[in-house]
Amino acid sequence: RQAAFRADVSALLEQVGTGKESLSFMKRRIRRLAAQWGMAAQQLDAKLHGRWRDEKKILVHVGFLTEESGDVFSPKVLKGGPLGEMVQWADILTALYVLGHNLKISISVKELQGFLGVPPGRGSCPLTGPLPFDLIYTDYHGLQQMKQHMGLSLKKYKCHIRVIDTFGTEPAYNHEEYATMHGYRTNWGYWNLNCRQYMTMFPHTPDNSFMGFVSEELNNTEKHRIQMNKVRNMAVVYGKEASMWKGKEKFLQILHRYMEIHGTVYYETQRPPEVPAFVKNHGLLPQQELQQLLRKAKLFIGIGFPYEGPAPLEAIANGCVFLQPKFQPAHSSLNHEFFRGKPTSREVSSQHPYAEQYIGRPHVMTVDFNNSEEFEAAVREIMRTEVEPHLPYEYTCEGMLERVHAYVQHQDFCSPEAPLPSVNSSRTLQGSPIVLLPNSTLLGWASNATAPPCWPPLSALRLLLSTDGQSCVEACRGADLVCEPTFFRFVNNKDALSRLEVQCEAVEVETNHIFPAFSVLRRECGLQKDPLLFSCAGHRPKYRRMCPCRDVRPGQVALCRDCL
Ligand code: U2F
Repeated sequence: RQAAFRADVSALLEQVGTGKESLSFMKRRIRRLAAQWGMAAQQLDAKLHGRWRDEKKILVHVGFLTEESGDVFSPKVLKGGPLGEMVQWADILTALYVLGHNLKISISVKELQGFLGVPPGRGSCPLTGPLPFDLIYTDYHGLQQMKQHMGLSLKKYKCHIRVIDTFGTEPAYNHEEYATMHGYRTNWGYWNLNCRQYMTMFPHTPDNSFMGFVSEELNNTEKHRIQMNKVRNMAVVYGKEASMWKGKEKFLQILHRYMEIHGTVYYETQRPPEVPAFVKNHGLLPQQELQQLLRKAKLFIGIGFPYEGPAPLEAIANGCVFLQPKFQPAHSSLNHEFFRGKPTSREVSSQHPYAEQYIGRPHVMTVDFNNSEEFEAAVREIMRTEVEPHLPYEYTCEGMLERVHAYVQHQDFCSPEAPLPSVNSSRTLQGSPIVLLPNSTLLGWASNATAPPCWPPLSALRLLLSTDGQSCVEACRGADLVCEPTFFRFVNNKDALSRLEVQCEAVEVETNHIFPAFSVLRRECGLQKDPLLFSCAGHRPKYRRMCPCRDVRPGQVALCRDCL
């Protein structure tokens, strides 16, 4: 069946259910943003010119909200606990619903079993019939629950699963045997999925799919009004839980010399002692009231935690400058408690690397908070500069609908991939034009008749050799491109090496997450033996990676130009 866009969210609201504070939060959000989603649907509809879209049967099983996983989030919704995940789930549900798919929502193992058609009760039971869904969106908790209750069927059907995974999972951690043998085993990873099945909150590594969420949009009149009403010396601190404020008094003192400081810190009866007396604390606010506060404020200041949440995007969308601490050295699972055990080695260079790298000045200033002069100079500069409200397209409702539409219609991890010539082939890339960029070699694949069908389309491929120690994430980004893991299999061969003019004295084929690559010391080339280990994120000193990059749709890093 063809999917039809939906404008009215009332049936979705009914489906979400009741009885938990987290569900009420999500429903309030869905209701509040309904009109914005409706408009976005119209815009995408017009853009797609009535193109056929399959209506999919989709199960959304929100594992972290199930009682069986302990549901630690729901009781904290009104107490300053994390809301980012609920923001994202509310938006995923709305996007899938507005796109016109046939949704079932489950937040308990019992509902999960009911929808999947496995007999209720404990223990592992394979499905009796075929999987009654085209797609299942869940999280790591839900995946574990499916493993417990679907038994062997999980293996058979896992290509239909999408895992919502805030911080992302890198290939080295996802590959069970490799992770176990090479020290990448964590509590979460090792599911042997295609890494594109993990869907993240921000575009961390293109090994995963970027799912995202949305922020409120403003029309030109609202933007103008907000800019007129900005209070030049008003700052709001990012941090809804008192513990986030510990030890932050020094730079808040400096800020207080220039600005009136507001906070939205949860408290029960007494003012939390961690929050300095000069801060005007409003208590935890409903999302809508927080937006109002941000509309007046000139500055939104991060104090180091939480990492990579939605609030800075909301602040920037409401015309604030986001001032945040630079992390030197960067935080990661190797050196920081919060990231320890997360299936990624990604280096987090500031509290909000997306804001730093994708938005930047004048909306975002990332400085060393331990350097009082630098900090003070930044505050003064912020007070002087006029900044317009700004929201990256990929965080608008239309942007999210466009991306989710493309994933639902084009991502296919179930069909066997067309066989390729072996890694020894010298035929694969013949006939492709070579484009040279300064400091690197780029190779384009012409969309010729021999190219196998593929999404993203192969016409988007640009091949590039990274610098020593650089990952393909960085190398492609440096050329204003994006690493495209889907293309690794087309460039993992001798022919690509010779087209890149890499002078290998020997070529080995090995299971190693940094391959394909060139060893600078040994002058040897390594090709990848196991496609599950193709990794954009992988890097190692003295190795130059062979990177399949692709072009990018403006404002939508998840998609290539011809990806819609
Ligand atoms: C992030 O989770 P958080 O929930 O801590 O992220 P925030 O950016 O602080 O806020 C999420 C939402 O909370 C709302 C605000 C945001 O949409 O509008 N809010 C509110 O309603 N009232 C208030 O007074 C203040 C904020 C991240 F998203 C998670 O993935 C991480 O697990 C977590 C830890 O790093 O950080």
